[in-house]
Amino acid sequence: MNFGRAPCIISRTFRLLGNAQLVSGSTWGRFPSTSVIMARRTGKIRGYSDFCRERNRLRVLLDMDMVLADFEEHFLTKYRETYPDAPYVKAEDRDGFWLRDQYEKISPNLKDKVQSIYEAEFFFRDLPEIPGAIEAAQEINKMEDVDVFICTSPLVQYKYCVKEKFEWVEQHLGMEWVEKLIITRDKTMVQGHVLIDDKPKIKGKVICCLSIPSWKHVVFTACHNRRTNIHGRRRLDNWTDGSWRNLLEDIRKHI
Ligand code: T3P
Ligand code: MG
Repeated sequence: MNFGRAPCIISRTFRLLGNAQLVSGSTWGRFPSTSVIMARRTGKIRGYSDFCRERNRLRVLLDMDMVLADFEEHFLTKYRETYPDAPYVKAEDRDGFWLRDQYEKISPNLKDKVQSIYEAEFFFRDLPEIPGAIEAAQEINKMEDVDVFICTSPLVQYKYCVKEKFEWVEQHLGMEWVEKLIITRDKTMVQGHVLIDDKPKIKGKVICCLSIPSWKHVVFTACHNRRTNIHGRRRLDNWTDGSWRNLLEDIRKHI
């Protein structure tokens, strides 16, 4: 017996059980979930072919900061305006996800300055768009058999951030997208086939507990992760060269 495969088999089993038991709204378990059974009763899903089509829908989760909204560029602009005499890190020298960690290495007293920028009112509301992101998101939303959601984490200092994330989405994508906004500190709990996110390591309860998240993580390239080892995961470098279309079609083949 090949015991080397055991952890993989165990985690797949947990994943399937998780789909079937926990996510009653999902239609991609190994057997119809409660919502599918209810939909059949109410006539929303009529037969086996409708059920199969529902199961083959691709669910795309888009991270917000550094995938749709340019957190880093806005941070640097505001930081340099507010603290013109303080040292700063150019985009090409950024390394590592957390801004405050890199600034703290330059001087411990920069940490508070850094936090004061993104914790300020209107910081999240005024983020510029990542080039091509809004157009791509709208196109994904119109694709056949695709559901798209925005999956973003709030700052622990959530006072302005949460409200302003809603405002940003309404302003840049429209009211319809406010319904698609999932704000959570733990993205591993969210169901999807793919999560496009710039954070190289996404941690959460599901990854810790002998299980794996439902989604594949595609790392969106940002200034802070260009040099980061992403351990064989796929990257998406931008929204402008159209390569995201092939990426999604590829992922669809494996659902
Ligand atoms: P998102 O999950 O949309 O990428 O931490 C809260 C949000 O702010 C989260 O948004 C990530 C983003 N963020 C950075 O990108 N870099 C940082 O240094 C900090 C503090 C937050
Ligand atoms: Mg992000």
